[in-house]
Amino acid sequence: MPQNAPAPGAAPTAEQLEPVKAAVRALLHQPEYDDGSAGPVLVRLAWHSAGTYCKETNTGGSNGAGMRYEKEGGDPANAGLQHARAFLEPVKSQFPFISYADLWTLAATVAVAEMGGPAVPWQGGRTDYADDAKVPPRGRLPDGAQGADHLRFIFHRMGFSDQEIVALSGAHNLGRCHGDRSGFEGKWVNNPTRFSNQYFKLLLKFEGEWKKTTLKNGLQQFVYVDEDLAAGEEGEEKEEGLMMLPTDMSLISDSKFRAWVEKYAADQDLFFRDFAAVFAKLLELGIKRNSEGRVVNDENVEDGYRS
Ligand code: ZEM
Repeated sequence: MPQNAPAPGAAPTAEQLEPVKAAVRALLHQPEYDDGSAGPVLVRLAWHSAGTYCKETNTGGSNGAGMRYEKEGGDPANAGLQHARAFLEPVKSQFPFISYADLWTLAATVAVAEMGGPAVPWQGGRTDYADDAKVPPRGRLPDGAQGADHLRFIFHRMGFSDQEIVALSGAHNLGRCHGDRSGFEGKWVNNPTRFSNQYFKLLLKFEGEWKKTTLKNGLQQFVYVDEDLAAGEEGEEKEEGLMMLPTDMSLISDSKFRAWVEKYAADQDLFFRDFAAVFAKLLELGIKRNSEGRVVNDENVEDGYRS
């Protein structure tokens, strides 16, 4: 075991995590991939690893890293996240002491900060399941084709409020939809590798101009194309249109959600504070800790950290 690894049963210390975070920072720049950054897909990996949580049954959540198994990894909702896992594999090889469950969630916090977002509090100590017995059933993640009722159904199951649903949705400042993953196409904002409150601003700014479109695969989404930019002068680069999912649009058509969209569009600091708090809460769902902050696993086979 390398000297900087935590003692058996102990979560890594801040000092031990520093080189892991540095290794994640070093891989974010990916000139050949998407918009040049691994950041957005890493954030989505952490979200999907945690977003399976069900508070009634206390199942799912980021502990366990169940997405390594076909049962969870093969959920169509997780299509494309193999890229995120592959980006992190060299970090896991370099620092075998960190669990996948910790690495996936930690990497998202590193990515958010590097892309200009807030510092998201993060605690280590998650363990990886040894098999797929405790992997949650498929179908627990939200479907972008639906509306406000569906968002409440999915996120109330995790224990989130309306305000928290809207704050979390602000992650759609980042990245894009891929036709070969979700079937939806395009990005929400012009600079999808910079964390900001632009998503909320654009939802409101182009209200009434978001056009419902049916894609070739039958899915419907909303698009905004700046006619002048899209027409493009000879030799000029054409601007790609922006998009919103039906679930994104429900954040402005539902008056309770909308109140928060308006707040976050007007106040980036408030959005950053609320996002940091709710993303930290998401990454902790289903994780039981003792008074020292050590993770306590159900059957108590082995508490705390193990590589
Ligand atoms: Zn997303 N998300 N998401 N999301 N998401 C996509 C992409 C990204 C929904 C959804 O259907 C989709 C949250 C909430 C919700 C990110 C973060 C977070 C895509 C496109 C879809 C379809 C996937 C593709 O094709 O690659 C729905 C319905 C949500 C309910 C509110 C929350 C919460 C997030 C984090 C806190 C991110 C970063 C992306 C971009 C991924 C990438 O590869 O660029």
